[in-house]
Amino acid sequence: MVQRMKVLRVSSIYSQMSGNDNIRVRVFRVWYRVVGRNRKTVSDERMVKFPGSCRCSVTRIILYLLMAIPSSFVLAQYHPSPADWRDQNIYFIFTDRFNDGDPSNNNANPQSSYNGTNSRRIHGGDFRGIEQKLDYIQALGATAIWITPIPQNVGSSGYHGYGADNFYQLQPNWGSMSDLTSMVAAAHSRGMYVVLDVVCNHQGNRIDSANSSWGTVFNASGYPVRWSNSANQYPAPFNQLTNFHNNGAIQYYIDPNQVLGELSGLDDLRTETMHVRTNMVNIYAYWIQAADFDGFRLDTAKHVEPGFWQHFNPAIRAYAASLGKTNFFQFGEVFDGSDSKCGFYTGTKAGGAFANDSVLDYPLYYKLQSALATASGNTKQLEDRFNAIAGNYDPAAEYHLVTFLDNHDQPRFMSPNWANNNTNRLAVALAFLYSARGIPCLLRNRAELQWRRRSR
Ligand SMILES: [Ca+2]
Ligand SMILES: [Ca+2]
Ligand SMILES: [Ca+2]
Repeated sequence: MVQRMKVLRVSSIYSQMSGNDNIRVRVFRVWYRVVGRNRKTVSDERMVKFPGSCRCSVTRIILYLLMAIPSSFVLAQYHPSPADWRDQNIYFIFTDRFNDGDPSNNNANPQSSYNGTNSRRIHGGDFRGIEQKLDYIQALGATAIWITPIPQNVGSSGYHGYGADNFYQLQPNWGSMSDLTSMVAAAHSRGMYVVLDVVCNHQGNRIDSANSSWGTVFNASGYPVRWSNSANQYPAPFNQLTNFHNNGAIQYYIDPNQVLGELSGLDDLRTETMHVRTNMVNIYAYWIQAADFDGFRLDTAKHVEPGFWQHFNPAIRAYAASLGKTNFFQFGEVFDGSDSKCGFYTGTKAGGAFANDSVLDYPLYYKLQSALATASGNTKQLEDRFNAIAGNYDPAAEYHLVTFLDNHDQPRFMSPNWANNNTNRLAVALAFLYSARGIPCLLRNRAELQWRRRSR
């Protein structure tokens, strides 16, 4: 059994002058002890006499106190959040397809194998590969990276990461935990931030029904469901069939179909239950503390009911703040061109607690395709669209929408049906992306991922 200790914070510091010019400081320390997956928070309070003069800065006092912490503690200072995410410029990395920094892990996934010529198999990209390219990424002007999901996936979905098997286990073809924490720390040392892509809507595909309509027809009353292979079931915490919806496939991309149905066969979690909600917070809090992430990109947000986000987002925000990350950024993927639909998932627009800080700017994406990629529509629609932001989004999100020209779910900007390698159009589009309102996000992996999860 492994026990680890990390100091979470040193706070409530104040000083007082004593008669001989020494400074006395009261320090309140909070840390946690990890035994397996169980974490226990421990704290103490002590008065420390600092042997300096009143001219010593508070910073020097804090450094002294941190140095004085007993060696039995593994010191972990979490990286603080940026003051304002509008200052950030995100570079999106599809980890498997970015850079192979360690060929020795290419066949380390127990459920999927390396095949560099098959677009739906592992191609070898990993955390070391990202770390090796941080100088390059930073030289492009990026100040943050967003990486695809990291848990162990089911079978061949292991190259993209969006079909988890074990949410608590790192998939080994992307590297070890030390590779991950080294990469994140290296980004932080450059003043860059790391956003993790997380999935709350579904796991992989281990569940189906004997009913032949299961894969095509949405059934509000539900089907009898089963493990596709009784020998391959999910580990805890979602190891029961009752943890998943049993309504069959998404037949129409409207509620409740798209909330309760399976997306491309992916097993749809009962996100309305407290069991799923509580465990999702625990899972992703675990990854924040384990790897020091600075924000989340939340996959398939519209396939989860708003009440889930009103639970999850504030809980994650509060946990991150307890580590000193007081501006942990969470932006959702709402794959829809409607501002009212996308805006519904921001802030308090759906009612209740403050949910997502932002969303991917899909409405702008569609206008950019028309005006700049195919050049088939006029630019007035861009002006009209910006005028449509106010009122549709939570005011706190209006200037934090994450803008993009393409992504891993879309054809590349330069592909034949879009800009068709017209570099003049790309130049205009990039100039727009980096000068328009919003937080720009660029995908610059290999030319075409040849992977789409969705039918629309
Ligand atoms: Ca590799
Ligand atoms: Ca769902
Ligand atoms: Ca399924």
